[in-house]
Amino acid sequence: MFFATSRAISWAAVASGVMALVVRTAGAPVQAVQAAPPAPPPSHWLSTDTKAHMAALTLIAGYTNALEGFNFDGYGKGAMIVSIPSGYRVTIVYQNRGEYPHSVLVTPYAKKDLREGWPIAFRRAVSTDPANGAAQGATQRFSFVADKVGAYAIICAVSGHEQLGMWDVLRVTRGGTPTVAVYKGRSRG
Ligand SMILES: [Cu+2]
Repeated sequence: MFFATSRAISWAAVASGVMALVVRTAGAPVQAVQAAPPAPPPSHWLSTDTKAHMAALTLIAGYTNALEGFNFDGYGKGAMIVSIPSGYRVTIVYQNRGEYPHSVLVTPYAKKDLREGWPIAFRRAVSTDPANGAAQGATQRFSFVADKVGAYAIICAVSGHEQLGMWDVLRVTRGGTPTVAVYKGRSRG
């Protein structure tokens, strides 16, 4: 199996998990439409193959109403912290469930508050056409090697969205294992 660890899930599971969420939303009772979906554990968004040094991170733009929808997986303003050991290949599975176009771009943490022209921290660490983004319903995949230890931000590069809070944190660590952590109580709707 491609992902061999007990915590890991396969690509098919990543895809079917996304589908299951969509189906569950579509089938929800009317009175539940306004409510935020229950928060899955942060580990839900990451699958890891430690032997192959690969990690897959699912980022759903507009997953909840937090920050008026300007969030990834329900989190923004740095509330979600993804840690990846240096040298891992990271695949981002990006889906836009929001009302507006969104994108994903990894930039050095210190550059996150630029208004435009964010440097891309790692080769190909960006979704297609980041300034214009992808429309509601779109799914994109891209991957990069996190080859430099440091602090980075995962931002939406559509104009103005980062300022509205549409950014989270990527830490590239010396060793360790991939993890996702969340500051509880922050940036959920
Ligand atoms: Cu956006």
